[in-house]
Amino acid sequence: MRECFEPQFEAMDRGDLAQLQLERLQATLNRVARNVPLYRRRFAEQGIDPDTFADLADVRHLPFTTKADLREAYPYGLFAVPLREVVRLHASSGTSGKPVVAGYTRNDIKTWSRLVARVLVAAGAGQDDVVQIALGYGLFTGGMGFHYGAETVGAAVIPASSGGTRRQVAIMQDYRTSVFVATPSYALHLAETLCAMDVNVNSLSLRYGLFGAETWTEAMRAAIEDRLKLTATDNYGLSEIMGPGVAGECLEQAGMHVSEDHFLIEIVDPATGERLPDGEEGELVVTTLTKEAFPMIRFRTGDITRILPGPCPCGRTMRRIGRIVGRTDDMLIIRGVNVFPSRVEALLLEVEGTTPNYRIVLHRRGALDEALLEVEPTEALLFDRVSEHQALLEKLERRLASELGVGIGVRLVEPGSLARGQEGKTIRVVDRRGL
Ligand code: DLL
Repeated sequence: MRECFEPQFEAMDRGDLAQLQLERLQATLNRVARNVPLYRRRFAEQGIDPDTFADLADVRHLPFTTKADLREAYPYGLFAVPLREVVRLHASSGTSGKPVVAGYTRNDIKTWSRLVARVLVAAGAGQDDVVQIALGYGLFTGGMGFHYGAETVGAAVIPASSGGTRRQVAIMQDYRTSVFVATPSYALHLAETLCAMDVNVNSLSLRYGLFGAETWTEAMRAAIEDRLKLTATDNYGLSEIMGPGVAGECLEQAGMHVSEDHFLIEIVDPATGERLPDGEEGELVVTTLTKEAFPMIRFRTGDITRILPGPCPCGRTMRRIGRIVGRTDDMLIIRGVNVFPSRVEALLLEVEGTTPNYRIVLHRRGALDEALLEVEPTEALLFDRVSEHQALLEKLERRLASELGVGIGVRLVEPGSLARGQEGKTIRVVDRRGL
């Protein structure tokens, strides 16, 4: 078996795990029923008695917790302990409305550190490593979360925080960084800076990279591994549940192991909330099993993924989730088919000649939805012959139809012509169906 930080849990017998999950769930239900008015009220309304809860399968009868519940409870309404016992606060910015404030007790911080240590060790890090954390330190959980985890592993930690790319490169060279932690897009940006600074990547000491906090693709992984000469793993987490350390890939690079002794996971149909079988794609729902300050019952993460079937060759028994392919709040329904703009984006990254600058324009012709993908080609393609443009369009339309399951027309538009919204981001969807 590959190295584990806590093999007694990470590779535990699934039967023992189910028993542990049930005991921890009972304790959590009791704690929230006692201390959190929202849960007390919902349990009473639905006739749920934490004292008689005896079967893990009954989780599906528990009420969901949504982002709206968290906003309403801003800032501390869902805490299950008095502030006196809270030793840390983080918050997620959120794109709309109020942020979500997450509180941690001293025990929560200890647990969090251990769970991040698990993903670090799974991704190749150890005591002898120099870990450079290029994630924001602050209210964002990324920087501090990985920092405590890396210290728990016993590595030498560089709290580089985000930004200042040339300084990051200098640190990486001088301190001989062997493990790099960042978002995947920042890793690519750093790779470009290395190139611009004429740094020979082979002269660096990089071995492993842990990336996450945003969607990325296998194509991006290949590009990062190739340009930074390291082994890159995917890492998932969210402030509402804890931060990084909820799930992470091992060196098999085949999906992210969820620390199921601390989190109960389900996949549900985002439209109906019904539980879906393993392997099917849907919304990830998480129940925390050990959190003290900010426990969550069946939190609707909004993240779309699936539970991967079968055991992992690494020896861990904790089940894995696949890549996060999108979020329920950016899901479009085109002729009844669920389409995630992020999936379109992933496809564009894979097809040569296109850029990820695109927008999807929706119309209604009669009763039927019509979708058109407008995409900016690369500068190089602009100078190619018309026949090559045509070939690219046909290729894109074929791949969109086969991968999304619905036909979408494609049109190339002038580079730089697509409207930019805030922060220079392209506006992804223009829905004219209601007009
Ligand atoms: O992004 C925690 C984190 C930090 C995870 C560093 C991994 C590494 P939030 O800011 O609350 O927390 O954002 C959580 O980011 O619901 C997903 O939509 C997205 N996300 C996180 N990890 C991944 C990933 C942190 N590996 C939200 N792939 C989540 C795709 C991810 N999306």
